Amino acid sequence: MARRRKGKAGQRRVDFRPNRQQPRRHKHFGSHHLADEAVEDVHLAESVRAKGELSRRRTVVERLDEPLDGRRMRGKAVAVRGAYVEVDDGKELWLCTIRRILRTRSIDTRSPVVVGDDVIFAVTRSEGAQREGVIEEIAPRRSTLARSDGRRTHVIAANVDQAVIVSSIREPRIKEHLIDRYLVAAHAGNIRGIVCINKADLDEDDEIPEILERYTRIGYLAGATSTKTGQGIRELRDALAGKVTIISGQSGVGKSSLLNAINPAWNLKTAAVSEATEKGRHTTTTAVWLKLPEGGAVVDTPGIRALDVAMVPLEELEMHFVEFVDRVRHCRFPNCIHIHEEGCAIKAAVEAGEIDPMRYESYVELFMELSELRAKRMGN
Ligand SMILES: Nc1nc2c(ncn2[C@@H]2O[C@H](COP(=O)(O)OP(=O)(O)OP(=O)(O)O)[C@@H](O)[C@H]2O)c(=O)[nH]1
Ligand SMILES: [Mg+2]
Ligand SMILES: [Zn+2]
Repeated sequence: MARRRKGKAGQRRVDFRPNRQQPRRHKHFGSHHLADEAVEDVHLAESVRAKGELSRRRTVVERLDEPLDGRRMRGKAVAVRGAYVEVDDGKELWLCTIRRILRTRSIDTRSPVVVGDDVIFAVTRSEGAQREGVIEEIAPRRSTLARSDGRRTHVIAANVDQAVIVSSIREPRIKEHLIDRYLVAAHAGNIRGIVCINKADLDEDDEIPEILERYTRIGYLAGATSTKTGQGIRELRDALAGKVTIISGQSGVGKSSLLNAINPAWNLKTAAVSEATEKGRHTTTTAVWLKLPEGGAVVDTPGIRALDVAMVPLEELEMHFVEFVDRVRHCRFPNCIHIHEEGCAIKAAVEAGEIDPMRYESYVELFMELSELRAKRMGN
């Protein structure tokens, strides 16, 4: 569903997500006009959603607004380690468990609380070195980065503004369709996607510019980086300032290295990719929330092997391809799926060179996957 809302100041309808807009100009790392976008707050987002749909969630919001007695506190989940969640109350860290009732209500099979969740917890121990509590409420999420294979859904992080999708041109070799999968997942989760191609020092054949152009021409912020030469690091730091950003991508592409380049004080663990397979070693094992000194935060995450987007309904797939959105109404058939129909505006745009063939291929690949999943579900 398109989530549109009115602008704060005027009556002009503005897009909830900046990357749904048609590009006004090319955006490379370091272009500052993107930096003034307002950060959504939960209450604003809640107040414009359909009535009824989220009444339960709204009740939770109200409860989260109530003043708490001394025994209950608010905080943010900054790391999830097995059954324990580290919660930051703004000053101190608390080691929390989770009330069982929250587990039974959860759609996520791993943990009902994910990094970025705003929670209320009951204090169980406030003396000594280790403060402890039990999480009792989870605030409605204004955004999520999730993946799902149709049976299990894993929410990687919640309440982030943007996702830096990191690939490396080599070691491991870039998987171009994976970038599009991420952009779909981010868009579906209400998160702005940013494309980052790392290890630019290994781009011997000068392949990066063409890949970046694919994304900047449809309005995404995209840039090349290298932690070896320092290329793009300042621009990446600028893109993160004041925002909450998740850093995601395959293992070994250099996510933790990039964050260390931005702020050496984080001193995150990194490891060389395997020489034999060119694959990463899954060095980062859990998502962690890192506060930026100048405001905002970044979430470093473990590398993923694949990104399935079964949480996206088949009918909604096309709207997560930003360059399709304004074209689909020109297709001859209203239910056109843009694969084999006559008079398809999307296929015409591909042929005319207006839509990148790689992006179209990604769409077809995802469409096929989602329709196979649906057929399987109906068969059962
Ligand atoms: N040549 C080159 N190597 C890099 C660059 N950035 C990182 N690396 C190397 O890539 C390897 C993997 O880096 P990490 O930062 O551990 O990768 P990661 O994405 O955090 O991996 P996981 O935590 O396993 O998901 C390390 O050996 C880094 O030194 C770069 O810009 N150029
Ligand atoms: Mg890492
Ligand atoms: Zn069509």
